[in-house]
Amino acid sequence: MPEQETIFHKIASGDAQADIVYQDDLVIAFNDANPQAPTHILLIPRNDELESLNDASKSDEGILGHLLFAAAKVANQVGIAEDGYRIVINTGAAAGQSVAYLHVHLLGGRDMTWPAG
Ligand code: DGP
Repeated sequence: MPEQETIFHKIASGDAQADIVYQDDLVIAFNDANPQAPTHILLIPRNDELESLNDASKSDEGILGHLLFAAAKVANQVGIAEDGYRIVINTGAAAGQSVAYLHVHLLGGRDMTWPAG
């Protein structure tokens, strides 16, 4: 049992519903319930061991790389790759991480401003 079971643990295990747009043997991608852009997709590892990027070790390089690879694949699949998109990994309270389960935000479909808020 994880220290704190989140909604993403339940989505990963199939115990909670999500609007899944892509999945493979390592990751699941689904629409964010509170979208901040016309396209806002979250990618999570199926393996629920990482609460955030802070927990990652050398042995997690594979899944971290795969999350980004899958995000680019999904961006292409949903038609935002050509115009451009943003990848965000909120890590910790100061960055606004609200769900203690490593996740990648894929945002697109509008012009983005910089610096991020
Ligand atoms: P963060 O603030 O980086 O931890 O992002 C968490 C995101 O998760 C936030 O954009 C809203 C989204 N979210 C929270 N609960 C649910 C849910 O039950 N389903 C879906 N699809 N997204 C959720």
